[in-house]
Amino acid sequence: MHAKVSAIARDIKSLKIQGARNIAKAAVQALFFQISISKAKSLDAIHREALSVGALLAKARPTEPMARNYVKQAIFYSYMLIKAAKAKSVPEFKEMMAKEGKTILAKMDADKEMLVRNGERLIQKGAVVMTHCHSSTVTGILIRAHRKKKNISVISLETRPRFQGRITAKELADYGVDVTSAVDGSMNMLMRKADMVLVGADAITSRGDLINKVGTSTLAHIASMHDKSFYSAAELYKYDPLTLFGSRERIEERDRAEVWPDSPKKVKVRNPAFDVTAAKYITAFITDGGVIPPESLFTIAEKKLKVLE
Ligand code: RUB
Repeated sequence: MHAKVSAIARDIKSLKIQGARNIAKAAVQALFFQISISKAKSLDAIHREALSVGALLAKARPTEPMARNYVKQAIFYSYMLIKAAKAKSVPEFKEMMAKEGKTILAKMDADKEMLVRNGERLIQKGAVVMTHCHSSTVTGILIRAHRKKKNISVISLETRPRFQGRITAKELADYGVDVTSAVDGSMNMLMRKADMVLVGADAITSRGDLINKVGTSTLAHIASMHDKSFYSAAELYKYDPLTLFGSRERIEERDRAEVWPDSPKKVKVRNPAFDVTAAKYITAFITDGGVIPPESLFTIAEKKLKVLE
């Protein structure tokens, strides 16, 4: 494997590349790069190489179905090129895969653009929006609402232990959005000031449950107690098709040192990266296919992902 590809896998693991969409994009780019520079001499060998590199990238973080779905799509295309004898030589295969790589990446951007448009329409003039962690789709919506002169304000929760909420606060401030950074524990107190909650998504299950940064489920419960709308911005590719067959999304547990460096050995430390928010707390998912209630998400996502079956 090329050193650039292993460096990307490392950057995904260490959170240098964070957020489901950025992870999926980096994984797809790395996979197609590896194919383009492969020294494999046969079609079978280059397909096997794509398979093993794709698996490594897709598993760099365990709770990322978007990366898995896109890698699977690329591998399926590679298999199809060979089995249907569409590519007859390695150079021909590389050329066709490079084209497919461009198509996938362009589609990813088009989906995000669609989602951001759908989300922006939902935001009322003067709205106070509470958010958690850093989601590139959420900031995309908020920046677009700001550009449309909606005069919004944002409360961005810090998001311990890695403080991705500060990335959100800084990004929004750089675009001129009125933003307040607040400690996670203030979410109940500050909810009174918010009109709605908007978070990202790492995974969505067949039941319409959301898996996102740890703390999201607490935020959803508090939003419900205050009778505030709770939205998750999520591309349909974040749906995990395996959950339909009883598979449970694995929740990544990260290093204890992220929570408490040099903690006393006798103290147990937990560091789950994500948690599960039940569908009943979610007003709707803002997706590239529209604003969808959790109970309908699965039908629409299955249609979009049918290419993977
Ligand atoms: C990031 C996180 C984000 C989602 C969605 O967690 O939970 O809300 O990944 O992001 P981490 P996006 O920092 O641990 O990766 O909308 O950019 O896909």
